[in-house]
Amino acid sequence: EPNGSSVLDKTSKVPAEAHPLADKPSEIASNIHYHARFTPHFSPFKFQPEQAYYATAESVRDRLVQQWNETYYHFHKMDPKQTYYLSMEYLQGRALTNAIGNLDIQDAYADALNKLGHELEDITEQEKDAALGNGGLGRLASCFLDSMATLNLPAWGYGLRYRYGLFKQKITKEGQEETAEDWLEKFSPWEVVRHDVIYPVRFFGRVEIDPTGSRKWVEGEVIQALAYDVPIPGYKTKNTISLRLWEAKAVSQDVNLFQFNDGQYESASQLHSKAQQICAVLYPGDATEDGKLLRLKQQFFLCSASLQVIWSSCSWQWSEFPSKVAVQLNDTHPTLAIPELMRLLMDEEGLGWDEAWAVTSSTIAYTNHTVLPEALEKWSLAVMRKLLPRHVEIIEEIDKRFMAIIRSTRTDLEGKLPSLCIVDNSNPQKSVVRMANLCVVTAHTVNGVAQLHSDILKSELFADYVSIWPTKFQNKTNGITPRRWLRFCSPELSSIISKWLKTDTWVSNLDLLTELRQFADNEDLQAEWAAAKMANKKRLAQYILQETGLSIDPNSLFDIQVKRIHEYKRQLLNILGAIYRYKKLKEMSPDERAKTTPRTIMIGGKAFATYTNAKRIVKLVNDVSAVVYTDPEVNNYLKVVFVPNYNVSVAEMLIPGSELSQHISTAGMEASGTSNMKFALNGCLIIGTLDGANVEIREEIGEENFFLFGAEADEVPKLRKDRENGLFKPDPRFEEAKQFIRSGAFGTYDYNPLLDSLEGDTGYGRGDYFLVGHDFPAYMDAQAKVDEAYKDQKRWLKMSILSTAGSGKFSSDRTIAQYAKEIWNIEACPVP
Ligand code: T68
Repeated sequence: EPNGSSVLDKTSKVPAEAHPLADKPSEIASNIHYHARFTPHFSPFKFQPEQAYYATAESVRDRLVQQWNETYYHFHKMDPKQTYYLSMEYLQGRALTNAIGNLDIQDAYADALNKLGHELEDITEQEKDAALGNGGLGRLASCFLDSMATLNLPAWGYGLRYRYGLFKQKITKEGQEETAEDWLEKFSPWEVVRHDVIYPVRFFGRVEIDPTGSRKWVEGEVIQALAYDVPIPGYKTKNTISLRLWEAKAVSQDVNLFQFNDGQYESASQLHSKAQQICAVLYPGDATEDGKLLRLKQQFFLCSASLQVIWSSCSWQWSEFPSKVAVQLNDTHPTLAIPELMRLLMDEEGLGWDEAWAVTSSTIAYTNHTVLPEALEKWSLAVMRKLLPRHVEIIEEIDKRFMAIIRSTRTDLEGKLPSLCIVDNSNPQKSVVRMANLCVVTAHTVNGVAQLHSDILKSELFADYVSIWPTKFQNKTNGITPRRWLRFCSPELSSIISKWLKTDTWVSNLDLLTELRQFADNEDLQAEWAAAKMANKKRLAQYILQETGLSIDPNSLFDIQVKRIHEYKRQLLNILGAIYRYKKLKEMSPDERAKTTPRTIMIGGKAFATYTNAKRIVKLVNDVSAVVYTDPEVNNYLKVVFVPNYNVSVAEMLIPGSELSQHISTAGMEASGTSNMKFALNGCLIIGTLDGANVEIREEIGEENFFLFGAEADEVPKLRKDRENGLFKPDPRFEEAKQFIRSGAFGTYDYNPLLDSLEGDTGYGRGDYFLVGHDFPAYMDAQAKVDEAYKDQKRWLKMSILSTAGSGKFSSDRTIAQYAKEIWNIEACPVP
């Protein structure tokens, strides 16, 4: 058969060389074949890419399990302090390429698969992305796990095993359409169910007070949390840590069989369906109001199950707990870990308040990822009291005690109490718990995710707390794993780097990339660099053709903006710029046109299903794409492509083929951004605002290698005021671009609401809250500089090399080493 052979036509005995940890390609091939036959998931007559993928994954998993067991054993023996990273989201992407790469066995597996009639690349593409996250926050958690394992840190990721992760995006005539992404449709070879790791999680019920005055949470409904563990291999180390994902299950003895016999099917299966709901879907991030109670249940489910494991593994004195355990909250989503730990310590262990508080507050640390007011979590006190009556008592007590301390020690802050308190009672009918405040009051450390963001936290969002706890606040600039985001996604560029640095140790010591600076002008390096970029661009063009039917020219400048669609990220600024460019190209003579720099603008990203303006932006990009593509006057000089269903795997294709990328959020609004780091690492130049990590990227790679434009964060409030007071004078180019859309140039869809958001009331106060109009002229000027720079390929290549050379700081290894030292106080524990 062209695509591999039947499993049955090989010898029917287990081949002796099918040893799970074999190194020779022939032995690996036997092992893969062994899995196809003896861990069968399909009928044995086929060994097509899909079957080969599962068998290969299982063969690789054998190795991971071996290392994993050794790691568990070693941690058990050494008993180091361990970190538990709690996150509602992980955007893992594909695991096979990553595992083979981190185990450093790609060549042997490629050869083995060849022997079985397959190409490794075709096999890895069979894998569905595990997309248990919405965007940057989830992907950051996954990069962190890779670094924790690589740095041999005793650490765990804890999350939820959503049945359906982030939706699949389809583009139709109407715009974006969402369909369920069934990542577990067949099964995932990367997870191992731990039938012995199962904990009860209670909801609802009431607080019982016994005669001694101690309190206990009783009754309500109890759902079981069952652990599924995913191995996380470090790069070139034996250490393999775990991502533990909780699945909700009804307890079997609670499902009353007699009720089934009585025909009471409904009530007996009720608990089953309640359990199923908990992990059914990933909740969309910042933009929706739906399903509040279920999301709160999910959050508590994660926190309670995770803390029970930590608690039950504790063999030390309680006072020692913080020297054995660090808990990191990835944003406020797992805040309920705070009252849950307090409850376990007081109600189950019998500690007093002060002791429990000391343990809790010196164990827990909190990372903030946003200053957008609508993304700061607030939960209705009434809803929370119903679901978690004991936890609300604890939260109210924390608040009461905190207020009392401030009143007695900080009279100067009296007026600030309403904003400092945890429970906001300003509207007694609608009291809410401010989760960020609970985190700040409790956690021993609070960190932002880029220097500018951390500064804004200290000077604005949490300013009053800073005066109470001046040393609680830190910065931990985000990072990305150089394994997935350079070594594996761009093997061509990686080999060139290793060749010029005469080592491949940069993969786990990214600062070494600075050594490339000395060769930035070298013609040989530039030629190799250009060839690798071109190969990646061709691969990307092929992908675009296959996914969209659009043919793009690899000789044009590849300009990419991919991220979630959000007004503050300003995809609208990008597409308005493209529209203006199109209009000018149309007005030019053929000779003039021929002098321009041909561009392919690619935009991709998912809009939340209920975020109407974001969906309108998706529709507009697609409409502009169609018009420009079919315009024979212009389409040699400009193409606009909407890249559908942006996810981790698509990013791995796009980023290596990019030359310019756009990170153009309104200054002060993007906490960090992490794709900016991925693009820069891959030698892609950035056009961007002084926002999030852009600021530090520009510092590292040199301001002459960064296309900067736009208002700065501290100017934004005044500019918004000016707009409100009618002091804003729009640039004629901005008006022209908007007018062009209004004229119907891109079809009959009603874009007025979108255009009005740039002028009228958007719900954020008076229009154009995101200052698209203000920044438009500066953006167009910066784009003109890009066009000029691209004409000089020598200069461009030098800038590209310098981008990569300056990206060392943005390794998540650096970020995680800082968390380990400055927040968690944990040390490496390498398996010998
Ligand atoms: C992102 N946040 C930041 N949030 O926007 C980005 N929100 O600047 C930063 O680089 C990244 O975090 C990592 O620090 C998010 O991605 C969410 O996805 C989210 C999810 C649920 C609720 C709120």
